[in-house]
Amino acid sequence: AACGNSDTGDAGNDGKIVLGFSQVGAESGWRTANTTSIKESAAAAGIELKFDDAQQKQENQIKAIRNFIQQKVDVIAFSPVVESGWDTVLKEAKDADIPVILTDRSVDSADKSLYKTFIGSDFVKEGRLAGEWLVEQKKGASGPVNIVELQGTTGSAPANDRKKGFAEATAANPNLKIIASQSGDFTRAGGKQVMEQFLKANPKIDVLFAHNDDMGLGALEAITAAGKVPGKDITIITIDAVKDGMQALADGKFNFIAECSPLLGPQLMDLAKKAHDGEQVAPRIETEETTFTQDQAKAALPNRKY
Ligand code: GYE
Repeated sequence: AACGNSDTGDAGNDGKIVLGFSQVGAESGWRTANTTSIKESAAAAGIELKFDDAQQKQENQIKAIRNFIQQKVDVIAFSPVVESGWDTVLKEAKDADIPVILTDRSVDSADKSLYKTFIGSDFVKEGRLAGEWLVEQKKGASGPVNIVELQGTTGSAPANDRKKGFAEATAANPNLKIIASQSGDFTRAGGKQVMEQFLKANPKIDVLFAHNDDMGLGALEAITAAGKVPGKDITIITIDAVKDGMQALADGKFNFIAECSPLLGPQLMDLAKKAHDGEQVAPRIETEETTFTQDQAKAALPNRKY
C-alpha cells in the first residue's frame, strides 16, 4: 500500500493507503454520525478503509486490531471502548511498525510511544461546562437540588471524564447533590431503564445529567410515563448535540447540551496520511465544540448536519 517502499500489503489496492479502523459499535446517534464521517472522509481522501464494528466489546476490538496487523494495513485507528487493557495489542502493532491513531476516546497506557496521536474531545471540559451551567441556573436555590446522573459505558473515557468534570463544577454549590449515578451504556434503552429505577427509588428528582443525548432521550419516556414534565419538573442536561437531542432541546424537553463533535473523519484521514509518510504529528489534537441553550438550539437546528 505504501508509495514505493518495500511494503507487502499493497496487492490490488492501487497503491492506496490502507487504514484499519475499529469502531466501538452503533450505540448512539453520535456513533452513527462518527462512522458516516469516517467512511465518507476515507472515500474522499482516496484511502482504502477496512472498517470493523466491535459491538461495544473490547475483545472484539483487540481481535480486529490483530487482524489488521496480520493483513499488514498501513495505519490502524480505533476508538477504544474502555480506557484500560490495551498495552499488549498496542505493543504488537508497534512491533509490526504500524502507526496507531487513537480516535475519539483515549487509553490509559503509561507508554505514550504506543500510539502516534489522540484526536478527540476534552470530555472533562464537557462535564464541567454542563455543571457550570447548572451552578448558574441554581445559584438562588434555597434548599437541596437533587441530581441523578446517567453515566456512559462503564470504564470508557467519556464516562469517567464527564462524571469527573461535572462533579468538580457542581461542588461549587453544596445545595447541588448527586443522589444517584449509574451507567445506561450510552444507549436509549439503557437510559430509559435506569431512569425508571431512579424515579421509583427517589420521590424528588430535580435534575438529570445524562452523559449523552441518547440516554437523555430514553429517559424522556420514563419521565413522561411517571407523570412528570421533562424540561420543567426535571431539568435535563446532556452531552453530544446530535439532531434528535437538539430537537428535544428546541422543543423544551431538554434544558442544556454541551456539544461533542463526531465529525472526526477529515482530520483522521489527514493524520493517517501523515503517519504513513512518517511525518511528525502533534500528540494531542482537540476537537472544537460549543454549548447550546434552548434558544441556541432553535437557531442552530436548521443547519445541523447530523
Ligand atoms: O458522547 C456517545 C457515544 O465517545 C464521545 O460515545 C463518544 C461518546 C458519545 O456513544 O454518544
